[in-house]
Amino acid sequence: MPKSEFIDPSVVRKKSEVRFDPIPVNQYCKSIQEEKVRYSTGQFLNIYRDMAIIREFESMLNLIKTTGEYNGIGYNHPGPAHLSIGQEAAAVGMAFHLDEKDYIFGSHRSHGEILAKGLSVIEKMDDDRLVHIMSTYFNGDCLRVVEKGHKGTVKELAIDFLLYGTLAEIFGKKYGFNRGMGGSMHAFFTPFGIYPNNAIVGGSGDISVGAALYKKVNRQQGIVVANIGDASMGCGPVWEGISFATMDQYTQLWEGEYKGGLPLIFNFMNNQYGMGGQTCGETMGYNILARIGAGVNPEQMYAERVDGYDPLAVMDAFERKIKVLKDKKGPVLMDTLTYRISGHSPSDASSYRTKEEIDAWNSQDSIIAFGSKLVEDQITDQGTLDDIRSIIVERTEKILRLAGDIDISPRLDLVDDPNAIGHYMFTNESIEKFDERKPEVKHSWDENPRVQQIKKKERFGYKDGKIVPKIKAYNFRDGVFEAIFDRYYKDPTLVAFGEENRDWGGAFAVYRGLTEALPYNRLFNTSISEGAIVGVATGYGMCGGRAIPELMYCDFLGRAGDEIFNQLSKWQAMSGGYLKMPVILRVSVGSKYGAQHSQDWTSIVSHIPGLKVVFPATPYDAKGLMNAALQGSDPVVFFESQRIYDIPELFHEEGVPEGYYEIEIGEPDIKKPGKDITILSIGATLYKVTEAADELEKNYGISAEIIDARSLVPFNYDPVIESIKKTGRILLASDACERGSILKDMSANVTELAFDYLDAPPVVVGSRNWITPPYEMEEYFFPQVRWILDAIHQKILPLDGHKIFNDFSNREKLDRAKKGV
Ligand SMILES: Cc1ncc(C[n+]2csc(CCOP(=O)(O)OP(=O)(O)O)c2C)c(N)n1
Ligand SMILES: [Mg+2]
Repeated sequence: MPKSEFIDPSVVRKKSEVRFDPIPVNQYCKSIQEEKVRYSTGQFLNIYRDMAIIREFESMLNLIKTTGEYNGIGYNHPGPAHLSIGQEAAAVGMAFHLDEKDYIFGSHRSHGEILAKGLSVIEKMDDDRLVHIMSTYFNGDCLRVVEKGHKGTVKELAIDFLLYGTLAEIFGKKYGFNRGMGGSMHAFFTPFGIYPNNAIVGGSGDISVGAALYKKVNRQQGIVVANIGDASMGCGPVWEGISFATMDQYTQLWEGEYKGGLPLIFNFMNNQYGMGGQTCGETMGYNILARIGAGVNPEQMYAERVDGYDPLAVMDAFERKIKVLKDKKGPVLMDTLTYRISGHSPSDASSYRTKEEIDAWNSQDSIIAFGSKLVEDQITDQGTLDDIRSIIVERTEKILRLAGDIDISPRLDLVDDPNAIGHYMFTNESIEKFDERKPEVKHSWDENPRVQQIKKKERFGYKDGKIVPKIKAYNFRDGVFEAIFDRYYKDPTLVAFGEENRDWGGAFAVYRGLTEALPYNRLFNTSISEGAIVGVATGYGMCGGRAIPELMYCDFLGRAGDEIFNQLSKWQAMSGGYLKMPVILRVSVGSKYGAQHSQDWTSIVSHIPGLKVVFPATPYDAKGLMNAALQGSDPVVFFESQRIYDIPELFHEEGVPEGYYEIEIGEPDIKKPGKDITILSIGATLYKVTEAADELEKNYGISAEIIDARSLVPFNYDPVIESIKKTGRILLASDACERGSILKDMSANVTELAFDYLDAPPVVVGSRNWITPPYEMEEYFFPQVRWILDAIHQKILPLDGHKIFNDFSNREKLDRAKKGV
């Protein structure tokens, strides 16, 4: 809703019609003779060689999977191998024009794309750089295996390195490209511009947009290619990625050199099947996939179907499309038609297609056809092609021997180091900025209206024994704002985006003041694509930039489920600790808006390995934790409660410092010391337990120690256990529905860790296991002060003359559990 764009009713209400331009389908028809002006003999032969390398590699894996051996070399590979036999021309054609600065993303079926891109990069890269990359990647672990006894050129060594790194990864070996943490479906090697391949169909559909955004915002060279399947066109992340990548604002609102489209090609590797489902005729309705481009934007995404059985046709198309991207007119949609001769996986009996169909495509085999053309047009002779193929067989045998041998290629040693995988879960680095250039801002810090307004505020919530009026008090949202504003002036890569992030000032006014300070390329509104908001940030983060995606309400986490649970959380570990993920996902926990806008879903994200989770409750903690999150290299889900955006700092007596400070993620905080009972709270419930503690003191002479968890993952239990040693009792409270909540997990841990010091069972007071009712009934749903007293009275420490409101007795608990409510 930028004011600069006037929506004129007399224009938009005018009678008119939408017109489409024709979309090219398989238009390429040049002969090798004609292409001799474009490509050298060496290049023609490399195209043939690269296709043959992929074919042999995949055929070897097929034999390993189905017979347990290849040319007499045995190996047992129980894991997946989604082969791309038949798709070689599409992969090699895609990669031919790309170099190390161009990034490709892929799918579960991307071995061929890894090899094609790697071979293309090796061909273009000078020897010194190749040696540097190989000898420094994981301290040269992978290189050491292949360089032993190597006598050929550096490029030949690099080809061995590429094949070995990929195969060792497929076999889950320590010297594989990702320490064996990725495997067949996720293998990648970023120094050659080969970015994560994704076992979630369509997973690359939005992550790749983040990479393209990274290139654009950070003025990096190169383009991005998302290699995804034809069936992924039915997936949310792909549609959302396309929506995000084609927003008008890039051309209409972004300024200066940032104006223009994203450098991205959605390249659909259209093998015409999604497992057994036939996309044309059965599971999709597009008939020709390229048609989709027509509906997306007036440029029709420069969509085109290209014959992916002819490497030259694909190369020709990529050359033209790369030009479109260089002219800042992207993104582009390509429908690269191909066919998977191999099964979906080696166990696939092809029950969904006929032998005639496979034979028909086999009879047009792209490698044989291309080789024949090279011979016919006298580029080479059959003997040379045969030699190329026998060298490839030898090389494949050598690589299989190396990768298959458990002594030469061991797995991560989980016996010697039982926490070996644990080391990869977080990178735990402290990094002020991810680039040295000067951060782009529109005015100096002091000129900012919000900064000036905050300057006038009281940074501690009490003055002369009285609470400072709302309007004059520094509040929770100021704390979040200050940390983010500060980082914008430190880290030039920092971007924030989400719904209503600009102009509106963030849905809950946290970002008020940012619009004035920042150009569009650092702060922008997105399409209503929660999945893509997180997926794009994930892609941006893995490329080396810092991002703050925001989901208005925590309830919308469901919309971004895959991106949070499988992508944001996992790529650091799946890279064997190579990638960093400096992404802070802001989510707010609502209230007043009923069932679909008021749920606390901390338990869901806390359950997922690979995410840090924080939930501050005071302005001091909000600023300190946001600073720590923004200084880190790990993904953090940052919960904020809408209930307390206005709250001043009521605990930290020195007030919220104006300068920079960090609060260590994982450290709970004793908000009030006490000796009779420990109360551990999460988020806004802090204020309810504080009231309850006052009542306990006043009416029953009981002194409660209040601990604010602040972080959920990681979490240091020591202060909680120390407290229990003193009090012998603990109650845990938060706004999350009680069943399966993170507090339930914490209470189980506390029981285990502090059993000897407990005089009563730990009791969790959460919300009822219901939908959140409308505001007027919330007091019967969210934990109330009196509930806390009820629970203490019935389960922990009888309170003289206390009257029960919410029954915490065992009988009631059993009844509710039996009913599932
Ligand atoms: C989200 C998701 N749904 C289903 C699957 C199971 N699955 C794996 S591959 C595949 C078919 C994908 O087809 P396509 O995108 O065309 O790629 P192709 O296998 O043809 O290369 C399916 C359904 C999955 N991995 N991820
Ligand atoms: Mg397919």
